[in-house]
Amino acid sequence: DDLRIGVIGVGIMGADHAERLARRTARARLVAVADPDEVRAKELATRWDGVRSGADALELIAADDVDAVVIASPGFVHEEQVLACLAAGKPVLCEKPLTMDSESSLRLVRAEREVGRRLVQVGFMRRFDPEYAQVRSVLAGGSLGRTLLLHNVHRNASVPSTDFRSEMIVRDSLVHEVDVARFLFGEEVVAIQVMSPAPTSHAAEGVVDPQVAIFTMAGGGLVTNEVFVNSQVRYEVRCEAVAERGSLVIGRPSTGLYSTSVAVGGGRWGGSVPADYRTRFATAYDIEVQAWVDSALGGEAVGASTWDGYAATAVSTAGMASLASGERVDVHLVSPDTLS
Ligand code: ISE
Repeated sequence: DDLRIGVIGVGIMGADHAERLARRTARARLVAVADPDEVRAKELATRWDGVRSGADALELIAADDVDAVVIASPGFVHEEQVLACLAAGKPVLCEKPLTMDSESSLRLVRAEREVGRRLVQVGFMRRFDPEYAQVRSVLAGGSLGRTLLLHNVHRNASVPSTDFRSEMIVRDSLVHEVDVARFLFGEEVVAIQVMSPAPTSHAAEGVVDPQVAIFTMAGGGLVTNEVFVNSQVRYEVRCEAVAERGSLVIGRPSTGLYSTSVAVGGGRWGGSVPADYRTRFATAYDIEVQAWVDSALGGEAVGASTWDGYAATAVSTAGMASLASGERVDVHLVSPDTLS
């Protein structure tokens, strides 16, 4: 039987996931959407037959005809909603960030351990992006030797509202680079320093944008990051990995056919720059959500775990302190053996 799914949150990502589940994901059936903005929830639900809407997330989680849940609400309500899914024994795909601070993320790690099996996948979709997955497999394969450095660029054209403050740039945007660094190095981030260059005139009053952050990895490797959310360009996410015997670059616009003839392809080389993350990572989201549905039907969760979500949140928590002080701040993680 198909997996009957409820989606919580009908903002940009909730609506995108709902569409994906309703039309493009095998063995998935979207049955309900919930959002405190009932009008918007209803509007979304009417796009498909047999999908109901409501205002109450906890009611959706408890419903008998909901087998599994996608959480695409804002981060500050994730803890309560993930805990409700764990209590109900329902698989959940929770968008990043897992929660707002490391203590609350750790509570979720512990709550899931008590259930005794993985029920949570955190929505770090870049792990499912074919380019990032390829870099990971090359680096892990060892042919380039030890990984030394990563250089990341993450630019959004603009942000949805002036409520998108400096802290959100760390917690909601830079957090993707945190997960990428952990994923590609296969190590924890042990320290972070966030620097505040002169802001663009397109940033809201008082918002530090762009930001430059440096991560120190457990093995001593370094990661440089530019995050720039009001860049006025289209969507640019690039990553260069530098290893002992070579470097790898991903995130160039797709090159398509390289033609030197004006008659074929206009003698140009290049592709178009995506407008936002929904286009750039469309394939990653499709693969991520399909993997989640398959794992929910067949066994334990895959992809980023509650531990990965916790480790990323712990880096954001330290990043927030560094944003305020400009100093390098150590990241504190509990030892994994204190968990069981
Ligand atoms: C947003 O929440 C995302 O997750 C996007 O991937 C990121 O590019 C954007 O900066 C965030 O606001």
